[in-house]
Amino acid sequence: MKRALLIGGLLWLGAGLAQAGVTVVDAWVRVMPPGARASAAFMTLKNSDDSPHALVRARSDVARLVELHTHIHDNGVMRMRPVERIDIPAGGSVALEPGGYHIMLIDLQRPIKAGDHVALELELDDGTRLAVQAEARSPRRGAMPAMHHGHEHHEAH
Ligand SMILES: [Cu+2]
Repeated sequence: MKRALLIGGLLWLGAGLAQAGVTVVDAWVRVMPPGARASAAFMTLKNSDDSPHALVRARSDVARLVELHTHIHDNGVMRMRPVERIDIPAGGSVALEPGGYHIMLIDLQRPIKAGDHVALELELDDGTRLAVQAEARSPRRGAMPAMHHGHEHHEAH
C-alpha cells in the first residue's frame, strides 16, 4: 500500500514536470557600477508546450522593486515602459535582451558585481514558478543601445 502511494506520487510529480513547458536559457544580470540604484535581468524563455504562456511577475531579493519592462521608441528616444506580461508563444521562445524586454531591478539592495549569481523567481500566467540563477556580467560591447544620452552629442555644439 505504501509502495503504491509512493509510485503514485512519483507519477504525479512527473506529470507536473512535463506540464511545466517553459524553460529559462542563458539568464544574466547586468553588472552595475557601485552606487547604481537599478539593473536589469535578461534571458530567453522557451515554451515547449503547444499552448502559449506568459511571464507575469518576477521577484528577487536583490531589488526592492522588480518590474517587467520593454523599450519603446518615442520620437527617436528609447524609453522603458512597464508591461503586465511578456508572452511566450506556443512552441516558441521570447528573448529578454538589452533594448527590448527585460526584468527591471529597482532599488538595489546590494551591489551587482561580475560573477555574482542573482536569484530570481519568475511567475507564469498559470501560476507556475521558476527559480532562476542569473549570472552577473557586462553586456557585450555594441549590444546595448544607449539608455542615456551620450554626453559627446551635446558637448559637440
Ligand atoms: Cu527597465
